[in-house]
Amino acid sequence: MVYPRFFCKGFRVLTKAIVRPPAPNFAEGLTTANLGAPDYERALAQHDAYCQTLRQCGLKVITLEPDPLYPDSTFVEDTAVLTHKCTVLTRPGAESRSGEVESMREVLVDFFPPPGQIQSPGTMDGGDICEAGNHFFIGISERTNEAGASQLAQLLAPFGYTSSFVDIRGLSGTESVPGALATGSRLLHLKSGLAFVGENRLAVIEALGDRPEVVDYDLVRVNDDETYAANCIRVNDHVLVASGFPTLERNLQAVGYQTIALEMSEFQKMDGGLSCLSLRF
Ligand code: CIR
Repeated sequence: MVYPRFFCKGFRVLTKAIVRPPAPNFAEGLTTANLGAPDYERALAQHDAYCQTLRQCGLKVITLEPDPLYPDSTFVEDTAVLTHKCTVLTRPGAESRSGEVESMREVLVDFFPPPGQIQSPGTMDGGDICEAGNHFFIGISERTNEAGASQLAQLLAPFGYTSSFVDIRGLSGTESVPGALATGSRLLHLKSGLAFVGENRLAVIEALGDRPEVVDYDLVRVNDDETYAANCIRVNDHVLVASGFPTLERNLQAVGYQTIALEMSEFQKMDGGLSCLSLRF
């Protein structure tokens, strides 16, 4: 099969990433994880390793200043949806994060035409948006409402993108496993439980694996005791996975992926995963 130039077997070639290192008050951000306070120095080191890995995968990393006004602002993914045809600024579902979008608008001006924007009463976090080739899975969650999801679908449609909604409200990653993204409780975002890794393939947690929305995809199932690892990211020829979750890593390797494992403990304590730490394009 011949794939269009922009895609490597269903996944578009990435050249850049925008990141923002955590600010010293990172621990004041939102979290439902019951894993203790993050260690700031360790978080910085893990963030630095993440950036180095993106560079290793061929990306130019654009590093923004840490922003102590917004303790969650290291999770840049939640502020925008970037495709190679259009961009959309979000309207975060958590009030404390709403101001993060404006500073991202100023950054994106250098790279993209004027973006679309989710409007009130719509709310949307980028963590709920999973791009899968020409299709977008849009999570309906505590952060992304139906109005926000519908607005995004309408903004994407003129560019040839289709969308489907995946309602994750009330969905648990797992009931009792320490280290799950939303430890023992609800999934925060769709991508807390679902990742497109190219080649028509999704990594998916058990709670989503039998949903009709994913039936047309090849699935790499993520065991209940490795739920946190479902938030993995395809970056050109590699899939980045959180370290400490050997079964998923092995299963990805078994279907042909080169994986790179990264320490994410300090971000996990703040409900964050690998995808949240960058906007990749
Ligand atoms: C929050 O609750 O908004 C942050 N502490 C974590 C955001 C993680 N972002 C993501 O999964 N895309």
